[in-house]
Amino acid sequence: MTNESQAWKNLETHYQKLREVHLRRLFADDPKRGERMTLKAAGLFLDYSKNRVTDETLELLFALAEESRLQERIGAMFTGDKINFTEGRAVLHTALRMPRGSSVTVDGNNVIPEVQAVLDRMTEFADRVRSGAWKGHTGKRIRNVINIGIGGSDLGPVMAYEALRFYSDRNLTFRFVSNVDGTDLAEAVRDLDPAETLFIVSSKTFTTLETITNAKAARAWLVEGLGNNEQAVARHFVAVSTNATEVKKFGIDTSNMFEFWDWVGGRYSMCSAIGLSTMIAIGPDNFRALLRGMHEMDEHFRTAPIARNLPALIGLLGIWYTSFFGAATAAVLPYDQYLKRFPAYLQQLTMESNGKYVTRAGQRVGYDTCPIYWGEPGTNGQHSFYQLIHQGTRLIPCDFIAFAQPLNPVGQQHDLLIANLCAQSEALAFGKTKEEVEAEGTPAWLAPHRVFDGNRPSNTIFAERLAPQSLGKLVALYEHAVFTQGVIWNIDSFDQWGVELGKVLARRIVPELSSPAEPDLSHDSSTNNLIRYYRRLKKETA
Ligand code: G6Q
Repeated sequence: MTNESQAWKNLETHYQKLREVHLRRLFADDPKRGERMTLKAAGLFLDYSKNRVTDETLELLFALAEESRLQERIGAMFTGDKINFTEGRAVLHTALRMPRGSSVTVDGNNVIPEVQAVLDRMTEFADRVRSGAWKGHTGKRIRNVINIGIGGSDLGPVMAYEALRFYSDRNLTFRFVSNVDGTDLAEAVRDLDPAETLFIVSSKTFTTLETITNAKAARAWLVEGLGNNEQAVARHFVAVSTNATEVKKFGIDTSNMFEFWDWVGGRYSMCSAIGLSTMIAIGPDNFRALLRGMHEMDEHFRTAPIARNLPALIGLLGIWYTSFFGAATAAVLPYDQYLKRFPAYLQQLTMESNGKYVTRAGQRVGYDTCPIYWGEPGTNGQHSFYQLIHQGTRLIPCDFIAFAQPLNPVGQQHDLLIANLCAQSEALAFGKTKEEVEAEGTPAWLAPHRVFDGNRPSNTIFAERLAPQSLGKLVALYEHAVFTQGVIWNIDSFDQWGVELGKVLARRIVPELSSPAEPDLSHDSSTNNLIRYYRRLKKETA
């Protein structure tokens, strides 16, 4: 067990010493701390000096990584070992971004040529849509692209589209439909001409209830809008999936299917064919740049010693707060409007991967695993929930993310934005003492309210500018930080039995809600009552 290892015990003892030490003292003791505790790798700069750590803490965390055989496990992932052992699968999203000519074998087969062949097909298709060569059923060019998918088949594409919108073809409209709530599709198509609309049905399994339901409704909308002609489907629907049989059954020509493989986890799939909408939006060259960025971070993670390894360091700092300080949540605060969906994307990546209470050996963990991730872009969050980060009763480690160059320079606004970021991390770390508050002439009764304890940790990540390549690096950075944590917590970061559960539960209740005859219910009394109440209310209000 991880928490029985010597390294873990040393960290527990060390925590008792360090928990009362203030960042003010750590900075005062080492005037160069802010310069020393930084790391630049693959073009990303990390300032980790405002963390509640000393050199000793870091050494102990590195020892923990070593005892957990992190480096060996990294090697196992990259070489295609079946590290997702509960599903008997390799975990090879890194192979999706390897250069042509590389080699990675799964079950004796080099997968890189297949990966590159799919990328080439995506490129050809994206070029045809972007140039107008791909025509809809009535001969009109495509102007709207709608990705239908959910979870990993949605969050990556939406996040990447929003993040890279600056680079997108503005003559095309992109929308993303995920929720089985009919409103999602209705609002997405209400102002669109079916003759100019292309649907990408993205589903690894092609059996996911939400996606297939939405895809069927989209097909009905299209067919009806184009003179009830089923033939129209072929020019307006393409699929991204691992399941050719189901794609064919749905009525999509498999020559319009873009394949990926069971060794790509849903939440790790934005760099696979699931990224087709991204490629159409930003163009194949930009998509390749995104992959290059990811690969650069992959190589850094694979080869750098743990002490100079950016994802490992971020992962270990997260462990320090979660498992030792007991921090229940972590905030991700991008100071870039284009990254507004990045926290939502990270929520799935982190929590679906490491939201587990069973170790690889099948025992219950004896420590806290994944915290709750949340966040909003700065500066908006400052006017709402930052209050709690500054003066609330909980410790919330923060990741600030920013870029040196704005994509839309407007006057001094970028400096204003970054000034806010620097001010926040400074205030969180150092706070404001009673003496400082009183020296400002604040009356004694008011002073306690205006005191800030500080000692609230944060990382700051800077990159040059938001671009496909830098986004790729950021995404891979967090993917590997999550991997690092999964190794240390000794859990399978790549299965998602909680999600699978949801996929079967609702199916059972659907007929109970819609059957004309009163159904025989055998749930618990609350669920039975909710079903009856809903049926009655539906009838009364129809
Ligand atoms: C991701 C999860 C999950 C999955 C969705 C959609 O890692 O497995 O979020 O992506 O449930 O699944 P399909 O792509 O099979 O429709």
